[in-house]
Amino acid sequence: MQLFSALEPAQQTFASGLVYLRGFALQDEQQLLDDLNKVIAAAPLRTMMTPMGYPMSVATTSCGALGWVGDTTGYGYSAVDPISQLPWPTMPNSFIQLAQTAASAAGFDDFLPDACLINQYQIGTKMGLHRDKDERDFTQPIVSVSLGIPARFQFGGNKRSDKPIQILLSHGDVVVWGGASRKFYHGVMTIQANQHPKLSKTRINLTFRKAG
Ligand code: MD6
Ligand code: FE
Repeated sequence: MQLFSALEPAQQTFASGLVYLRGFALQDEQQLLDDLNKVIAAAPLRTMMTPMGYPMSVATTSCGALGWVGDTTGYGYSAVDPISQLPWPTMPNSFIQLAQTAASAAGFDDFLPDACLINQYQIGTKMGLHRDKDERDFTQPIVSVSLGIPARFQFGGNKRSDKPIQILLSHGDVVVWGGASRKFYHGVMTIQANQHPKLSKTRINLTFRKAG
């Protein structure tokens, strides 16, 4: 049996362009959490509407030039926060650094994220299988940072019927998906009861994208 330290990033490629970086976000953890709290104070977490008119179970906010928004007209990106009507908070340097170094480690140099979506999951919430297709440039990868209590992430293929693999994502883990995996179906299984010393009974996910 092989033992790993949580602070020693281990890398695993699950499919072409789909790279898991264990603990990659722990290198500058406290700065990341401090900056996260500042962003959430400036643009509070809120539940967006699905196109069917139901509130999403996951609470959401954004930082960067573009923020991810959803309402009954559909999903997309907006330069202003629909609640405050102000631009989203600037993307903190710690966020940009993390997104770029993770993308590089996964083989994607020159990643220029302009959108960081912040999702907060409570115990019992989930995100159904979907593909990310509201961005313009599919040569740019997506970088996903997991914080707080763990989640089982599902990764399928280009068809909804492709049988997904599951990846357990814990505090500090990063997943990059790009290239041949960029439009793979993915989702988050129902979050199980748990507790994290810094984020209590929640999971926070940061998703970095080049959206515009
Ligand atoms: C996650 N989020 O929160 C994964 N995709 O772990 C997503 O896959 C996602 O929250 C497209 C749009 C919004 C999202
Ligand atoms: Fe997604």
